[in-house]
Amino acid sequence: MTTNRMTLTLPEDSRLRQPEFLYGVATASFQIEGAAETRQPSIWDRFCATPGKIRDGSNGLQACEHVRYWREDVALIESLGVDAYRLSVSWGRLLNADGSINESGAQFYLDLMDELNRKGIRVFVTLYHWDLPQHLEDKGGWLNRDTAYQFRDYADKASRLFGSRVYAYATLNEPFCSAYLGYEIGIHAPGKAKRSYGRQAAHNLLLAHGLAMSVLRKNCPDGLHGIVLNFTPCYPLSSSPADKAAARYADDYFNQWFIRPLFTGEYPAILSSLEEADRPHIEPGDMAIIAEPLDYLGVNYYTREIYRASPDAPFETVQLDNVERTDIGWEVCPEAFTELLCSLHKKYPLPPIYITENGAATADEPVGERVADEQRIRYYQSHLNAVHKAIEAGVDIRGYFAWSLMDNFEWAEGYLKRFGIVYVDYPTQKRIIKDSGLAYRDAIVWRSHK
Ligand code: IFM
Repeated sequence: MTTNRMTLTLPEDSRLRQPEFLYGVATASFQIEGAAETRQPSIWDRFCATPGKIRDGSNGLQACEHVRYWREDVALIESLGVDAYRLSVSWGRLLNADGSINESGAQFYLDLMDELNRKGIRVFVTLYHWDLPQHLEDKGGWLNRDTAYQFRDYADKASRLFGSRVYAYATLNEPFCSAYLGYEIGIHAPGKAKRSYGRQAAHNLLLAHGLAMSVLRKNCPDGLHGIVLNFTPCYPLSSSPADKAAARYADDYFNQWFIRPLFTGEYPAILSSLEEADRPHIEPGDMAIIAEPLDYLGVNYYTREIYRASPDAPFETVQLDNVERTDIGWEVCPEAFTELLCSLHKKYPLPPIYITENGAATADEPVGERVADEQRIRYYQSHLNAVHKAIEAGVDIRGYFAWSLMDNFEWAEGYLKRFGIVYVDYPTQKRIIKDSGLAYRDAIVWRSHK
């Protein structure tokens, strides 16, 4: 029996209904491209090849074979009626190990961008979505300050090559994940685990961002330039002062650590509570480079976390019972999204915001040609409403990107978790637009603006 398809409705009288508000879909190079043999190996290739690191033992060698099917994928993006596509460039596909341009990799991105532009789809490029070339990791990766300068040179070459094809650049995607997950607790590539590593990697990443910003501005004065940060708002388990202090500390450690330097040129005050050996090495002038003004801030939001005081640590995570969760175990909490946007707006002199990622993992199963992913549609509905509420409260939000265009390699979870609004059958590479993709399209296409 087929059930009626659930719909998505944009809030009445909202900026979300205006043609200027951009709707998009997002992906990242390692998660979709495949064709690993035509690029430099990255830290994720090495990590995937290390037994026990990826839940299903998979890798990104084929992924969604987007390098092969990119024309079909652009047609798919167009069919969703979106205004913009957020993609990331693989550093090791664009540049050879000696820093020269890899002609076939460059041509792939140029063709992709030209096709998107021809179809009137704006191109949002992220220069670094976690796939550091392994040859740079072999020299210390993000623990080596020189990687920040290598990144600046890569940003320089990329932005000269792409020119006006790109509407908006983001230097980094989610430096928290690269630094904390990759170098502090080691559950992401390159799998290093030491607090001092995490804090140093974070500093070098932010420095890389700041160095690249001035290069981007010089090479592409008409583009928008910014960074994408992820936020997992931290709530106290109770209203006790101890739990509140624990949540504040966690927030400083995980969230503010990455945004505060961008707008104030300083790390949160908890920096001084760290052992001296764990504090990052900061050179004179670094903080001013990091605080280079932004044209926009990309905000990624999925869920929140709950914290309580602990006798042995500054905070302890708590898992609530009886809350709705997605297939990856993350609590569904749209209220925290509104509160996050409003609190950032209150704390910092923000430039316009784009919601560069938001979405849900659900355990999708196609039935014939249909994927009825109702939980994802409800998730998008409640989170678009949350964005609307933040706009009503005065936050300047200019666009929203669904994560993700299609199911893809979900890092340490391999292919077990599906975030796409398009289903991917990996053995055949067949794509099926899920009900959420159709609902997203129907909600946004009536705005005639192209
Ligand atoms: O798939 C990731 C993406 O690469 C970065 N942000 C979170 C998504 C879901 O985990």
